[in-house]
Amino acid sequence: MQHIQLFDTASSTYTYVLFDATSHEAVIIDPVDDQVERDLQVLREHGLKLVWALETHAHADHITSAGLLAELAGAKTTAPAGCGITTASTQLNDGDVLRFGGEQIRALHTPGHTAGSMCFVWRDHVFTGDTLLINGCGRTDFQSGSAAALYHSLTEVLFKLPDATTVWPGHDYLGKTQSSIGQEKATNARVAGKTLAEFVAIMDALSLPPPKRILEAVPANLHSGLRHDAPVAHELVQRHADGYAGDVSVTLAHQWVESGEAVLVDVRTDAERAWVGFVPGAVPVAWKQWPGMDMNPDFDAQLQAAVPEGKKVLLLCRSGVRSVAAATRATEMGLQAYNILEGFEGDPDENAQRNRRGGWRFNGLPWRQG
Ligand SMILES: N[C@@H](CCC(=O)N[C@@H](CS)C(=O)NCC(=O)O)C(=O)O
Ligand SMILES: [Fe+2]
Repeated sequence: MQHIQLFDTASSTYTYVLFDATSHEAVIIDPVDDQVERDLQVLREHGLKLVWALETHAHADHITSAGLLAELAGAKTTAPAGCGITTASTQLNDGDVLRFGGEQIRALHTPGHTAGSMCFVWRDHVFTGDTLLINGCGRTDFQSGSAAALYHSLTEVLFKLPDATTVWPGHDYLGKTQSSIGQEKATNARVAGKTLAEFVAIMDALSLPPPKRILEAVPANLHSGLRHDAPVAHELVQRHADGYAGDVSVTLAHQWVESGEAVLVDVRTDAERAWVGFVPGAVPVAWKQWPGMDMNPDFDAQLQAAVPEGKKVLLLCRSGVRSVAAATRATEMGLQAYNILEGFEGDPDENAQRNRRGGWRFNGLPWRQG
């Protein structure tokens, strides 16, 4: 046997251990913190050396044990580059290959359940995380989810794999364990034979309650599940080598704004803010402006006016490119400037929709109500 399927009943999560039978090098996909003892036992029983702990996405319903497995079993942690899991030792991009012994896993970027979500292909198996579930799929209503992106990932990425590929999902809520691409393509109730518009309508009508542990799980999973009891976890700041003071998770940014120690500055264009949605409490200071995305000639003066003496400044944009440039400029101006990781992720349409549904949510976490 070269792969083992394990189940966490509390969250209905499947964890997978794959290994190379010759070298005994192993990887674990989506490990759950409450099951770390069980997983270490499985590794011991099979005489395995864990080389990688992989995430399919930043989970909202349980906490990963990836960080613990790095400490306890010497695994290297790896996560999709678009998930903001800054503590992972390797950030995976579409098509990246991970090797363990003579085996290899290929990463497929499959946005939809979350913007960064990935599936992993190993031989004629695919580990689909929450992108494709058996006769279902991951929800798309939080954490940068997008039904349109998920439809594309399902129909144009996963369903292009050979029909005989075995599907191993990230969860099953009905006790099913595996499926195949051919089976899901033909019978999956949400996507088989559906147009994009029909699929989006189905996803929009789901109205599922939020996962019970979302507020605890997402911040923990953004740093590989390593929880710290200190109220302000400095681990959430990743020092930047040069240019500006650091990269900050949404959670820490939120804490700093709430405590008044930092000012939040939104460097998106005026047009983006109007179309995509405003972030309550953020001061608008565009880095560039339409038309032509020219530099805002008044950026320095507007920023200086926005940040009182002695306060930190947090820079936010859509995806984290302009906010890095703006944080670098702010540092040159003598400010203590931080970049918010991932920015205001997602495409304008979906954010606008999410905003219309009421209650602004920023990267899946509740932001201050305006
Ligand atoms: N009831 C579960 C949450 C279940 C849930 O929302 N699961 C997510 C995966 S993280 C999902 O995408 N579910 C799809 C579905 O239920 O159709 C909990 O409270 O933890
Ligand atoms: Fe999920």
